[in-house]
Amino acid sequence: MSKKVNEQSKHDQLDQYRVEDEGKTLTTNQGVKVSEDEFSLKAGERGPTLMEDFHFREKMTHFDHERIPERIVHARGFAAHGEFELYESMEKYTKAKFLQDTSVKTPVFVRFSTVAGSRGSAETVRDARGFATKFYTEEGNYDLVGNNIPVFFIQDAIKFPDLVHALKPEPHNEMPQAASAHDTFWDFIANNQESAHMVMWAMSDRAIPRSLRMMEGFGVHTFRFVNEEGKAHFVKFHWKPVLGTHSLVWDEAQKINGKDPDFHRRDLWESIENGDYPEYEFGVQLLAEEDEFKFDFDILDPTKLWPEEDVPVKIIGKLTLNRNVDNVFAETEQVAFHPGHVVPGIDFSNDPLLQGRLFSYTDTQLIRLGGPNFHELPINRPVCPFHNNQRDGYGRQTINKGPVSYHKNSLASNTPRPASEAEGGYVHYQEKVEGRKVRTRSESFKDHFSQATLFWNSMSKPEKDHIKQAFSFELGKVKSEDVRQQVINMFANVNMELAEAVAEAIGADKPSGSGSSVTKSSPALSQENTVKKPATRKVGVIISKDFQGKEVASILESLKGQGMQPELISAKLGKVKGSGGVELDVDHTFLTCDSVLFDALYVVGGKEVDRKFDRETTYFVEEAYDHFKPIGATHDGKQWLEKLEVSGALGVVLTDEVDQFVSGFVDAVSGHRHWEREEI
Ligand code: HDE
Repeated sequence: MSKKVNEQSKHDQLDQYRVEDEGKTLTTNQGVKVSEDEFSLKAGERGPTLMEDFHFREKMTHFDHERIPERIVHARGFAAHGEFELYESMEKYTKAKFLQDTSVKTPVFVRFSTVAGSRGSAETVRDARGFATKFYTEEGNYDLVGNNIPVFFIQDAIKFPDLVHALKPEPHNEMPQAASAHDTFWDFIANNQESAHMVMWAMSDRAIPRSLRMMEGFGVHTFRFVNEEGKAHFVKFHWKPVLGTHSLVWDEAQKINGKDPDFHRRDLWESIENGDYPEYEFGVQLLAEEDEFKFDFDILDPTKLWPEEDVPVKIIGKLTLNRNVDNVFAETEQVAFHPGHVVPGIDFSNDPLLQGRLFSYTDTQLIRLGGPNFHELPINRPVCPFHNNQRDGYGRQTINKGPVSYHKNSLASNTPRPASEAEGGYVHYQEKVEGRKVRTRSESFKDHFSQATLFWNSMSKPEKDHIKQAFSFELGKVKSEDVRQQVINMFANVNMELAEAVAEAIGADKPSGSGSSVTKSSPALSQENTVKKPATRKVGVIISKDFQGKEVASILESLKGQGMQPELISAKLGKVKGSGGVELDVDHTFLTCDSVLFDALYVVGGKEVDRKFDRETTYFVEEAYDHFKPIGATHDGKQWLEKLEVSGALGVVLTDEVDQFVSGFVDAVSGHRHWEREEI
């Protein structure tokens, strides 16, 4: 057995490949020093460039080949390194070593992504998010390739190309980018009704996360844990963000896409650079094999979740992201995930979506990464040794010595030799399978609506309103009246109030039918019940000359003490002077930032305020208010809120008393958004 890995092991391994170019002499790729990098070699000052200019040819050829195909889905992604620690041994359920030994910290690499958009698309689009984790364990790489939504659109992998064709920009005009609000997507939905449950999630606030640090992750499929005795349990995987699950407002999300298309990666990058490491607890839902048929849904159906109230999520560990990549292409772009990268103790189920994924992921890397040796790329290498008889292919790096590259052999004493199960050899779970070869769908997969209704029933009033608004937006962009009506009729099966409200908003006919009779709900699905904290929240502080120096400085210090990040906004950069000799650095001007880039506003103002400052501040305050954000104001700043006649509304804190302001504002920021305003 290989020696135990530690959280440093991947870092140390990558170190062999890291190159520091700064301060070095310029050379060609052959190592020849280059004397001139400004001018190509020419026959005469005004003459043609010469073929013998090997430096020019090499530089240009390499540049011409810099791009690789982007991922067919999940093209836009951002990643970070981190570690996984185990709270409690799972020995009873799985023999996976990294889930047994609580003293081991396993290095991980996590890539988050949007699904539909191309590599250069904006990040706060309405979409599912990928949450793919590579655990570099002592027994090999384990990839948990999940999403931030616990169910999927389709039940069988054979439909994936159809789903993605319908979702991606329409082929005749390549529009719209990174959006599901178009005819082909909704035509697919209406004609493939197994999608109902995931569509409910995709139309909910879950699809517009505030931060990659504030969203859940799910393995989606049912997997198996297998223990030393060979006993199996079904398992579903969960990531629970320590900061809670929080979302943007749709209008805000769309504006952020223009103001900062890198919003989510910037947030992740900066948090790690600041030492505010993103953390997610790891949870498992476990189910004994004998309980497989205990539910009113099929546990192999990836359009179904296991309600947490029925099968509790057991928290067993924590993921911490603590190191940014050195090079996005080498690491984030070249990382290759695969749900089939498992280690002993983790096995598959017969979920037909999972089974199909087991084919697709290697296949896609062959074209994307240009051949079968992508496992040798530094980011993909396991931290334990690997030996086999695979040879050659594009970009092969290892130099396998000796004449033997086959099994069985006598010349190398039949090595590399297979490991027995006791030695850690992977042995597939011996599930008994029996059946005829049929192209069909199990009857047990045919209820497409009950859990979609369960999700709806579990939402708070504001969350329900947002779902209605999301459907109204998306269908409002669909040109075919027929498709719109089909969707309305489909979602009448989920909930009549929802279908009627959307029909009204988009001018469709009232749906026929009687709605759903499902009354069950699952409180765990509502973001209203999530963790609420002020930590890492960005506060835009609008400030001008001659502000109340001492008081404001003390408030800003207290907010920082609560983990918040106040950033000063003023008419121009440089220092802003307050009373009592207090001077503060301005971080942004009205030109370089926008209210949508902050979680909350603190309006300080000052004595010297011109018309432009007044207009800009009014705009910030109005917009933050419309996006339900906490707004605080002290001293001269109060006038903007008083002018807007919004004081007294929830999440608005107005007082000059320092301690009272700080405690009121911290509470308001912890609340994330103040939906009660919608009712006013
Ligand atoms: Fe993927 N998916 N997928 N997927 N998926 C890819 O692999 C595929 C599905 C997920 O950051 C591709 O390397 C099929 C479910 C993530 O690199 C591709 C089916 C879930 C990522 C592929 C699914 C996912 C991918 C494209 C249906 C959540 C990004 C590039 C049978 C559990 C990983 C690549 C990264 C990427 C195929 C459905 C998650 C084409 C055929 C369900 C997070 O192989």
